[in-house]
Order: sequence, then structure tokens, then C-alpha cells
Amino acid sequence: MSVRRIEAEPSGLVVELDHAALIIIDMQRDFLEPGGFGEALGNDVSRLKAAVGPLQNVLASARKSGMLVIHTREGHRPDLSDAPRHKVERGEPAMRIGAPGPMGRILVRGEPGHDIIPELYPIEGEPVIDKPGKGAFYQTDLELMLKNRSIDTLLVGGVTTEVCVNTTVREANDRGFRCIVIGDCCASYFPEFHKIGLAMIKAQGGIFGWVSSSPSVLAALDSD
Ligand code: TIU
Repeated sequence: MSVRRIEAEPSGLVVELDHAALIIIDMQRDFLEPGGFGEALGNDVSRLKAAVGPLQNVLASARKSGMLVIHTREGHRPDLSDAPRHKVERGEPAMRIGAPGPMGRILVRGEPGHDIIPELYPIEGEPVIDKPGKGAFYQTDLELMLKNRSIDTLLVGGVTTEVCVNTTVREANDRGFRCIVIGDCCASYFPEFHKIGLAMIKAQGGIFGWVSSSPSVLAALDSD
């Protein structure tokens, strides 16, 4: 059993690597590249690039350590039967979920824009969770997968900090998982929301979880 100490706020943590997983949230072209869902919502997608390099480093290190790696993608069936009407009907009609864009239909499963960016593309053996909502536990088999592998601690990165990362961490915390959010591996279209999104997680003694950084996680994973 490999046990490591990870520096984090509000306190450092001891983690058994066999019972930990890296969860990478929604690093999809639809959120990070022009012409996708993120831009359709009026956002400057270039802001999310900051998380890519740190996540590449943590992903490489997690793979090397043999840790379970799980990727998630937000998106809907082509017939949109799993998309709530009020989610679809938001925004400019030509740029809504299901509308055609330069990367295929916006936020629809199987379209190029729905897929994970090449820099962080899953490799064989890494489960990909397709989720219809912001949280990775809602209407997915993520919890079952984690329980089957006796995972109790999640290292979390991805986009966006205050939306899908925060929602997933809150869902995980209520289900008894200990979440360590890797701050520089997350990003938001709004720098202030990124900062506050992380602050909300670690406030009150770690009300939803802990916040660490990629250098701290790499130091822990790479120490043998
Ligand atoms: N809009 C926004 O900030 N995020 C999302 O819609 N989904 C995720 O965070 N993945």
C-alpha cells in the first residue's frame, strides 16, 4: 500500500494511492475551443487554457503511479431526450445545445466538439463518464465505479471551477468521498469565480473538500 502526504488547504492530507482516483472534469473541445458550447454562452474560451499544462503533468504522474484515472464529458444524446427543455432553450437559437457549429452539433455526444482535447485524451483502461448534467454523479455510474474499486479520495481538476467542478465536488462530498481539488488544474471563464470557487470548497475547515496545487500533488505522487 502506497501512502503519500499531500500539501493542501485547509490542512495537509495522508492519501492511500490505492484508494484514490484522479477525476478530470469536462476537458472537452466544446468548452476549450472556439465554436463550441462555452463560446455559444458568450465566454472567452482562451481563459480555460491555463489548466491544460498543469493537468497534463498531473495526468502523466497519476498514470505512472498506477492511480485510477477517470474522465468526464458533459453532453446529450443526439435526439436531446436527456436534455432538460429549460437547458436547451437558453441562449441564442442558432447557438443552442444541438445546433450545428464548426465542431459539429453543440454539446451532443459523438460530435467532434463533445470529445476531450487531444492534450488530455484518455488512454485504454481509463473510464469516460458521459454526464447529462453539471455534476458527474447525477444520472451516471460514477459512484458505482468508485465503490467497486474501493476509492475514497478524489483528486479533481477540470473545467469550469465554479460550475462542473464545484457541482461534482459537492455531490462527491455528500456521498462520503474526500475531494482534493487541484487549484491550478481548474479554470473558469471568470477569474473571480475561479478564485471564489476554490475558496468556497476549503472554507470552514474544508466544508466541501481540500484545495491543493499541481506542484504539491506532483511532489506527493513522484516521491517514492
Ligand atoms: N458554463 C460553464 O461554466 N460550465 C458548464 O456549462 N459546464 C462545465 O462546467 N463543464
